This record gives sequence, C-alpha cells and structure tokens, in this order.
Amino acid sequence: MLDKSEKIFVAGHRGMVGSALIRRLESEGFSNLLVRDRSKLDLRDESAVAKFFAEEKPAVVILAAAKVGGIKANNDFPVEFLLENLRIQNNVIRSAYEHGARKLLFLGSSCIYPKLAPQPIPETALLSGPLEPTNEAYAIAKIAGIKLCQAYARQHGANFISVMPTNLYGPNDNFDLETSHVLAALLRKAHEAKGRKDSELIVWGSGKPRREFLHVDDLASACVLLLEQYDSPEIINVGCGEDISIRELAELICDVIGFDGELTWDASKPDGPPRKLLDVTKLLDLGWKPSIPLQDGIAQTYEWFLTNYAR
Ligand code: GFB
Repeated sequence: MLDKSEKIFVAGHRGMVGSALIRRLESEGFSNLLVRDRSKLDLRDESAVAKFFAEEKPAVVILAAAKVGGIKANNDFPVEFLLENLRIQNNVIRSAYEHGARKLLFLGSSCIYPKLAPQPIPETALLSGPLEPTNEAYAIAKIAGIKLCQAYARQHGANFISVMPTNLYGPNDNFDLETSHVLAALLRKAHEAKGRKDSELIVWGSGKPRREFLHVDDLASACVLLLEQYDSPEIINVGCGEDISIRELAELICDVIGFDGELTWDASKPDGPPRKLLDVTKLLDLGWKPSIPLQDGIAQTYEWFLTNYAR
C-alpha cells in the first residue's frame, strides 16, 4: 500500500494523464505530491533530471511525461517521437532507481502491440509481430521503456511497473487539429462546424477502424490501484473492454454536440491499425472497473472544452 504522506513525483503533471493523476491522488488524500513545470525541469536533460532526483528523492515516481500525438503527428515526426521519449524515460527511470525510488509506474500505450494482434489484445502479444507503421517510432520508444523497467526489476530487484492504456480522452486533451487524437479533434471539428452552420464534417480515413476509448479519470483510478496492489514487472493493460468504429464515434460526437450535417471521409489520411481493443482480464481480476460510459465522458469533455478551450 502507499502511505498518504509518501513523496510521489508525477512527471508530466500538466498533461491530460498527469493532471488526472494529480486530481485522483489529491482526492484520495495523498498530501505529498511533487511536480515540476517544464520551464523549471526539462526531463530530456540528463544532468538536470539527476540533480532533481538527488535533491528530492521521491519515494514513488509516476512517469506520465511523454511526447504524444495522434496518427498524423506520429506519422510526420518519427524522429521527435523516438528521441524525446527515449530521453525522458531513460533519464527518469535511471534517476528513480539511483536515488532510491521504491516504486515507479511507467505509462506505455496500446500501440506497442503488433498491427495485426489478436483482438482483444492480451499482454502476451508484445513483440509477437510487426508494428503499425504510422506510430512505429513512438511504439519502439515505449517498448524500450518497458524493457528498461523490466531490466531494473530483473537485475536490481526494482519495483518498476508498466501500464498500457488504450486510447484516452478527457480534460486537458490536445485539441490542435493537426496533432490531436481523433476524439478531441472531432469534438472541436463538430463544435466549429455547428457554429458555422456547415453542411458537412470532414473525418479522416475510411471510418472503418475500431478503437477503444477510456476516460482519463478511469485510467487515473486504475493507476492508483496498480500502484497500491500490483508489483510485477509484467505489463498490464488498462481499457474499458469495448470498442466502436470511427464512424460510430463521429456520429456519437455529432449527437452530443448537436451537429446534424453530413460526414465526409478524407481518404488521403491514414486509417492506422484496423482494430485496437485491449484484453483487460488481468486488471479486472484485481477488482477494478471503469466508471465513465463513453457518451457521458464525451459530454463531460465537451463541457470542459467549452469552458477552457473554446472561449
Ligand atoms: O486517434 P488517432 O489519431 O490515433 O486516430 P490512433 C484514430 C483513427 O481516427 C484513425 C481517424 O483511423 C484516424 O484516421 N480519424 C478520423 C482522425 N478523423 C480524425 C481526426 O480529425 N484526427 C485524428 N487524429 N484522427 C495513435 C497513435 O493512433 O493513438 C499513437 O498514433 C498512440 O501512437 C495513440 O498510440 C493512442 O489510434 O490511430
């Protein structure tokens, strides 16, 4: 179990995942949360990270800092996705070990699995086939992070765990149309199309790929449970256990927002993997379950978008 006064460093606390973790930890009474703004600590800077850990010596580390993006950003900038993620995770994981962190939680991604993995995807599918080309660089970085945590566990007995979330959405998501993931992009596009009274909404790809969407607050509750109860170097999936097609997602978002124009498909944009549904049996067996149905989560995220973004 975690002590409520233990010093917990949340790397990436301004991002969608990090900020959800802070909300969750605070609501559960954790009182010694450590954060650093990017302007004060650049996690890509090896010596700055080592100095920070030497001074602060957090007992628990949650590595939610990463360069992330949707299918287009991943496809356009493989160099940055590979290099920046390797740098951040190498620095944080090594310093956490060298300065005595007793537990570390590394956040990976469902894109670590092969493009044509069996569905739902069990944890054992890791490294069993070729990756999806649009996000291979990001996936390779995340796989390297998993392997580094496992190496510290095997060689030094470190309690470093790796958690693989499915596609996420929620408050503090990125709403930039070039770099965002699909759910945030379509929320913004439908909102703006409604405002302009457009007759159509352009959606990328064919609409056929299927994705599983988990609200980030559900991920945060799973991470706190795993910090308290899961001590294995074997990776563990986090998802809601259900997927929908991109077409169905677009229709759902249009319903929530009240946009009634046509959907038009932009076939010049990639589809990515045909399906990405995680097998979450391992997590469910620990007693966790998701609590936010997709439609409610979309409505709540739209409220957040209206208050914080669309001003
Ligand atoms: O969310 P998304 O960018 O990520 O795209 P991935 C999912 C699907 O939605 C793709 C389609 O088939 C897109 O073509 N889509 C339709 C759109 N309209 C849009 C739009 O306006 N914007 C975007 N972004 N997509 C990412 C990976 O893959 O998922 C990352 O590249 C990471 O590495 C992340 O793993 C979770 O699910 O395809």
